[in-house]
Order: sequence, then C-alpha cells, then structure tokens
Amino acid sequence: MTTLDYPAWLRIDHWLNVLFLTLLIRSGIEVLSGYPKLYWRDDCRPGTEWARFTRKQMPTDKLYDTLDEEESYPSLIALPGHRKLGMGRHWHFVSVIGWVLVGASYYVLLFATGQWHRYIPYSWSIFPEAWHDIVTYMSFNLPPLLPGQPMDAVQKLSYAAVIFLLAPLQILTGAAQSPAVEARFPWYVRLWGGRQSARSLHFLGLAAFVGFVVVHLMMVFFWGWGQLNAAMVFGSVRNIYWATALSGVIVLAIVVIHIAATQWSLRRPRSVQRRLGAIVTAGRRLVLRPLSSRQHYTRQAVSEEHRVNGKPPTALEYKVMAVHDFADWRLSVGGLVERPVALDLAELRALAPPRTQRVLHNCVQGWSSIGEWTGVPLGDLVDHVRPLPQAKYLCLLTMQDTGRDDPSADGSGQFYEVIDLELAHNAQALLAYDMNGAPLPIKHGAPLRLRVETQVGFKMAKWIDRIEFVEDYAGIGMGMGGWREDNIYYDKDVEI
Ligand SMILES: Nc1nc2c(c(=O)[nH]1)N[C@H]1C(S)=C(S)[C@@H](COP(=O)(O)O)O[C@H]1N2
Ligand SMILES: [Mo]
Repeated sequence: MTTLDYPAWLRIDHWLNVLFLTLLIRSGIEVLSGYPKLYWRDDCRPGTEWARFTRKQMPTDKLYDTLDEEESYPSLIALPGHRKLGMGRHWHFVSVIGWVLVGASYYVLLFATGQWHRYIPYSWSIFPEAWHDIVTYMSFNLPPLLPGQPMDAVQKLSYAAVIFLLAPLQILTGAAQSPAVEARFPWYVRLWGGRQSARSLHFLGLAAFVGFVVVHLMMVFFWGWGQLNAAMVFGSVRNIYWATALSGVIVLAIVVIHIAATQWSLRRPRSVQRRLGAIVTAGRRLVLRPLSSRQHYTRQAVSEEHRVNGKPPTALEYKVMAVHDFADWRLSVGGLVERPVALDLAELRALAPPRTQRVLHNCVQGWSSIGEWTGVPLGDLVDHVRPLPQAKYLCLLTMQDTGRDDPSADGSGQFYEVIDLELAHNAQALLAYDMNGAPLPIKHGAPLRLRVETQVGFKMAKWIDRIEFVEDYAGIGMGMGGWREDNIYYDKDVEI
C-alpha cells in the first residue's frame, strides 16, 4: 500500500481547490442574491419559501415583479456584491470550469497513485469509531489516528463524503438548473424533485461546503497548525517556519485574486462580460446548444400563478390597443428577408396551425413557473418570410420603453433581445399569443411574446411588435445582443 504522504500534485490541487472553492462560494452567494428565497415547488408561489435571505416585504396592493425582490449583498460575502447578478454568473461559471478541471485531475491521480486508500474505509467498524471520535472531540480531547494514516475515523469519513458525495452533488444539482438540460431531459429535473428542489439542494451543498471549511480549519488548528500546514506546503514537517511563511503568501495571493476580481467586476463590468463570457460561451455552445426542448408537463402541473418579470408598456397608445383587443396591433417582420410582412393577430393565427406547449420557465434570477403557451412556431414564421443567406440573427423589438415603463430598471431605452437564427428552429421555439387557454395577459406580454425553452427567461421578449433579421447585432443598442446584455452584462446566449 502506498504511504499516505502529501505528494506535490495533491498539495497543488489542494491550494487550487481553495482558490476555486472560495470563488464559487462568493459568486454563488451573489447568484443567491438575485432571488434570495428558496422553494421546494416549481411554482415559487409567494409565501411558500422555506428560507429567505432578505427582509424586503412585497406589496400586496400593486403589481410587482421578481426584479423587485433582488437583494444587494456586501462584497465581503458575495462576488462582486452590490446586486450584480450578471457578474456573479460569469465568475460562478468560469470558476466551475477551473474547479471541475482541478477535481478531475485530483480523481485521476488519486486512483493512479493509490492515494484513494485515504478515503475508502475498510471495515464497518469505522462508523462506531467515528462516533467515538466525535464524543472525544466534544470533551476537548484528540481521538486516536487510524493505524498508518494521517487522520482519524471521523475525518476519513468526512473527506470521503466531501470528495465522493458533496462535490458530485453540487455538479449534478448545478446541471439540473440549466434550462437547456431541463428542456431536453425533464426527467432529470424530476429526479431532484423539480427545479426549485435542485436549487435548494445546491444551496444546502454550499452551506455544507462552508461548514466543512470551518471544521477543517478548526481541526488543523487543534492537531497542530505548524506541522500540518508544513505537510500541505512542502510535503513534510520539516521547515515549519518557511512553510508557515509560504502558506501565508499563498493565502495572500488568493485574497488578492478575490479583491482584483471584485474590483474588476464593479469598475469594468463590460470587460468582465466580454472576457469571461467568451470562455464560458465556448463550452456552452459545444455542450448545451445542441439540446432541443422536449417538455410536456401535465395540465395539473401548470402553476396557478405564473411569476412575472418586466413592467408592461405604459404608453397611451398601447393601452388603447389593449382595450380594443389589439385590433390595431401589427407584427412587422423585415430586415434581411425576401418577403417582409406586417401581420395582424388574425393573420398570425392563420399563418400556421397553432402549437401548444406546457413548459418550465426559468428566470435568470432563479425562480421558475410552469405555463401553457399557444402560438405560431417561430420556425414557421421564419420560413414564411424567407431569410436571405446573410441573415444570422433575429432581433425582437418590443413596445416597452424601460426608462418610461420601469423607472427602477438598471437602464433605459427600448427593450429588445437578439437570438441566433438557428434557435428559431429549435423545437418548441414559439411566438405565443395565448397562455393557459386564454389570450396572453398584459403582464405576460400581450399580444405577443417569445418562448425559447432552452434559454433563461430574459431572452423571451414580451410585448413584441417587430422582428428584424440581421447579419450582426453590434450596431443595435450597445451591441451586446439584447437589452439585458447591454445593461446587466449577461451573456447573449443563456443555456445556463
Ligand atoms: N419586453 C420585455 N420582455 C421581457 C422582460 C422585460 O423586462 N421586458 N423580462 C424578461 C424576463 S427577465 C423574464 S424572466 C420573462 C418573464 O416572463 P413572464 O413575466 O411571462 O413570467 O420575460 C422576459 N421578457
Ligand atoms: Mo428573468
């Protein structure tokens, strides 16, 4: 059996793990701030949360949307803090790539070198021994180490649980929150008890990681900081003085990286969005883009109260149209197409046989609801207007002027979103005019809104009145591919 020492790879992986895990924890807390409530059921009915991390009370007498529920956390616990969900997401996804690579190298080397003996118990007696160890710790004594090993029974079990249960659990519950994964494999979400249950378990996993780190540091302290730290720096207990100094430098470097990431995100979010976004986009397009939506929730599963985001147009013109059941509304479709059209609602309904889908809606903030949507398949409209070969994107323009309609929004100007032309042909891409068997309510986007089920909610523009086919979106708005991309720094494509 290999001696259970501290080879160089194990020490390097350990310190890299400290870096990525702390980045994941802080950015995860930022993501939590986007919707600081936890639920078990996918409809997120107000008042049914099992945990909340906010003191805000929502009004009962007027329409509020879930953006009003966002919290602002200090940078000390959140990366970057101050209500920057877009930044938190970029850091979370880039860090997870680093963390998974470190974890993969760790697993491979663990088994290749025989070091896995550290974590695999040989006998059932380890459980009573572990219990005995806990009792010993609670009486402020140190339990015996396992023969020939640098740890006691309860430590061995805890490490095994973190490495073989907790880390995989975080990856699996993280994946269960990707709208593309959920759209393609609804059974996988059900496996976790639903979307909100996966989010809640992911949070409990984060809490478990924080708990582990605290107890781990306490243990190292009790057992002898100098010696154990030296083992994790130099692989041996010689040179305790230098090891302490060097570990101080390593920890300082990690703190400096955190401070730099925070400052960069708060001061130059556009640059973070471009650089980190590019890294994540490469992986996401490869793995998640090919997935197509296959959701067929039952009628009973449809949420009684579908949550809402975005404030409806307040223009008199819009209100007059609404009173007349949008008889004067037209959808104009143009740009790089052979046959530009302007369609009223009756013509739109007649364009193709209506399609109905019962699907899970995922807001980027973290809430979900299940709704039934009926409309014209987006692919059919695209085929109808015949895009020119150079058309690559669809720009969906809306009647919402955010500055006017939602003064608390983080930006101003007309709300628009750009999607890749290829997404228009994704199964269940829909221009919906009905919801739950009735004409689309104003708060959900009347008279027309987009559904692209492999993406998070903000791509699904509501109150649409124009669709432009374009070759490039650099000249639209601030050029990032949508109002939220421009103003809140999200990625243009959001399969996660
Ligand atoms: N025009 C417009 N469309 C919009 C938004 C908006 O603010 N304005 N919000 C988006 C977001 S963030 C989400 S989650 C969904 C919410 O759809 P729902 O209100 O029907 O649940 O709409 C999307 N479409
Ligand atoms: Mo959203």
